[in-house]
Amino acid sequence: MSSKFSFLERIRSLAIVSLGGFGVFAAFSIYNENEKFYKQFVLPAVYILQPEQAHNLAVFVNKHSLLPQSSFKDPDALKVKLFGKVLSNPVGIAAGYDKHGEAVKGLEKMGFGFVEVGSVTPAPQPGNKRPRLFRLLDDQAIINRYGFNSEGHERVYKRLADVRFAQQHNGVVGVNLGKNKRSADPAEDYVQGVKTFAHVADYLVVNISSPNTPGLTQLQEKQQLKNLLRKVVAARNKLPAEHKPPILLKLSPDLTSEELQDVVEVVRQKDTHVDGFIVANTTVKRPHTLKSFHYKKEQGGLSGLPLKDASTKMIADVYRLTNGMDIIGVGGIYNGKDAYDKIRAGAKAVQIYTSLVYEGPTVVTKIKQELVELLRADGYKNVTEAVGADVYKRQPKWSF
Ligand SMILES: Cc1cc2nc3c(=O)[nH]c(=O)nc-3n(C[C@H](O)[C@H](O)[C@H](O)COP(=O)(O)O)c2cc1C
Ligand SMILES: *[C@@H]1O[C@H](CO)[C@@H](O)[C@H](O)[C@H]1NC(C)=O
Ligand SMILES: *[C@@H]1O[C@H](CO)[C@@H](O)[C@H](O)[C@H]1NC(C)=O
Ligand SMILES: CC(=O)N[C@H]1CO[C@H](CO)[C@@H](O)[C@@H]1O
Repeated sequence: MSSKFSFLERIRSLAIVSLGGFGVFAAFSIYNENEKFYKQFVLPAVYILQPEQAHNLAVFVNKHSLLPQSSFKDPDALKVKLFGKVLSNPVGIAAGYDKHGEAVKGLEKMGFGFVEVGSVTPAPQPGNKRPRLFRLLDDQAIINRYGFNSEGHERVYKRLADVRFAQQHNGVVGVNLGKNKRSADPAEDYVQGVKTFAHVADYLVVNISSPNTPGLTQLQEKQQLKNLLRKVVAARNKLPAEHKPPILLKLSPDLTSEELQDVVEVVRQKDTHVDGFIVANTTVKRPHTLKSFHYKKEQGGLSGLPLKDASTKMIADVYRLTNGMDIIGVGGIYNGKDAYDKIRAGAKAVQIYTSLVYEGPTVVTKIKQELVELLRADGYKNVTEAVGADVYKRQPKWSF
C-alpha cells in the first residue's frame, strides 16, 4: 500500500475486507448470547490484527451498527437515576473507546446504559507514536499510551449534535474533556470544552488523573486543582439553566490518601464544587503479580483485571470521605459480581473498557443479567438500594 493512503483509509478498507467474516461471527455470537463462541472464534481472529487496528475495527462495527440489538431487555431493577437522568441500566462504556463520538448509537444498541465520549481536546492532535496499545493477555489487562489522540472539539461536537438533535435520541451521553499537549493554558482548554459540549452532553468530565507532577509540592497541586476547578465551575454556572451539565472529576487510582483528602476538601467548597466522581483512571503502577513479561515494562496506563481491587477500594474511600456523593465506578469489571462490588462500595453506575476487548460484546448483557441475580439474592429491589451497602457512612441516611 502506498504511504499516500492515509491510516484511516487503510482501516476503512481493512474493515470492509474483514467485516464479512467478523460481522457474521459477532452477530451470531450475540444472537445466541454465546460468549464461548466469541472467545473461541471471533477473538482469535481479532488478535491477528494489531491491537489498535482491532480497536478501530470494533469502533467501525459499532459506528455502522453492524451488530444486531442485544435481545436482553433491561428490567426495572437496573434502572438508576444519576444527575437527574434515568439510566435504563447502570453499565456504561468508559472514556477512550469512542474517543471521537462515532459509535454512540451502536454502543447503546449493544446494551450500554450510557456512553462516555472522549477524551476530546480543543484542537485536533495525533497523540503518541505507534505502537501505543499493548495487550497483556495473561493478565487480562491493557497498557495504553495513546497520548490523547483526538479529532478535536469541532468535529466531535458536530457528530454529537447530529445524534442528539437530528433524530429523537434519549440515551445518556457524557463527554470527557482533555487538554492539548502544547496548550499554553490547560484550564482554558477545559473551559472551552465546557462551553462547546454543554448542550450536547448529559455530563462533563475533567480529570486530575496524573498524580505527582514532578517538581510540584502537594500544596501547589492543591492550588492548581482549585484554580482549574474554579474556572471550569464558573464557566458551567454562566450557561443557561437548560444547558448546565453536571461536572465530574475523574481520579487516578495512584493518588495517595493525603492527595485524595485534599481533593475532597477542594470539591467541598462552593466555588470549586463538582457534582460527582469517576473512579478510576488507569494506573502507572505495575503490580508485581503481573505475568505478561513481554509488555509489562511498556510505559503507559494499565487497565483491566489488575486494577479491579484498587479501584473498588478507592470508590469506598471516596464514598466515605464525601458522605455519599455520586460516583461512577470503573476498573477491571468483568462480570456482574465485579459490578455489584463497586456498587456496594458506593458507585451508582459503572463503566467498562478492557473486559469488552477480552470478552466481546456479550459481556455487557452478561454483567447485567448477573447483576439482576445478585440484587435479587440479597433482597434489593433495585441498584440504588445497594449503593454503598458495604461502606460505613459517618452520617447514616436516617439522621439529620
Ligand atoms: C486504550 C484505552 C484508552 C483510554 N483512553 C482514555 C481517555 O481518552 N480518557 C480517559 O479518561 N480514560 C481513558 N481510558 C481509561 C478508561 O476510561 C478506564 O478508566 C480504565 O481503562 C479502567 O477501566 P477498565 O479496567 O474497565 O478498562 C482508556 C483506557 C484504555 C484501555
Ligand atoms: C428503587 O427502589 C426504591 C424503593 O426501595 C424507590 O424509592 C426508587 O424510586 C427506586 N429507584 C428507581 C430508579 O427506580
Ligand atoms: C489517566 O492516566 C494516564 C496514566 O495512567 C495519564 O496519562 C492520563 O493523563 C490520565 N487521564 C486521562 C483523562 O486519561
Ligand atoms: C486528557 C487530559 O487532559 N489529561 C490530563 C489529565 O490531567 C493531568 C494533570 O492535570 C494532565 O497532565 C493530563 O494531560
